[in-house]
Amino acid sequence: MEAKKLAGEKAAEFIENGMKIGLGTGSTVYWTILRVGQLVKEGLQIEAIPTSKQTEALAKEHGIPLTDFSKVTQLDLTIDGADEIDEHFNLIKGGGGALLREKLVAAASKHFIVVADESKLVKTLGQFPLPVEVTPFAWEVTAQRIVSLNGNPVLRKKENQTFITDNGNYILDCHFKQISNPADLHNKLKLITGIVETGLFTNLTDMVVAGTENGARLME
Ligand code: A5P
Repeated sequence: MEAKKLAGEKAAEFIENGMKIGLGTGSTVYWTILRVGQLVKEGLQIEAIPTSKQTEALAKEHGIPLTDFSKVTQLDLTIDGADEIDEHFNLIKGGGGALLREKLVAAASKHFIVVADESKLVKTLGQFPLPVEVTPFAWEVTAQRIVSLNGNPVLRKKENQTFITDNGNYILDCHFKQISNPADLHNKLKLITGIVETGLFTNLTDMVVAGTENGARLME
């Protein structure tokens, strides 16, 4: 927990007065959100777009002013977690199921900082099953198409019920094992009708703040 806390809090140092920011989802960016709440109480003026209902509730609880894409179409900075990060800063995200909003927010940001404990750093993506958001209608057919790409998809459940995303969709956790070309796999998946978005984030990350038990390392 200390590693996540140190990474999450360190990243908040990059937030400047007047910024419009994106707030990610998960147990690492949780610490960023708490720190931002403190800074707002001390006078920092920012507005934030949350990437999930969970983050929206947390941000409100900590007094962070929120905005949305009807008022702001570009953000200065987004801070978010990740499930795996490779040497080229390609990511797997969506362990918490928020990948679609997370990608929309990251793509609308000038800068994107990833916060994670060191265990998330890997040589090649794919040990963590890739979350893919799909429409509930014909999800079985969509899953078969993913099988043909060797993805081994498993419908995500939570407390014995099918997990539903904030957008009303399902998640298929896909076991590819080794993703040697993340951009290529993402493109192939996106051509399948029924796939709304994949948890592969390529070409988005500017900096990784990697937490250890003793500190946080900036990687650019
Ligand atoms: C949410 O859908 C995910 O993309 C999270 O950002 C990711 O799972 C990281 O979460 P933790 O910081 O809790 O590990």
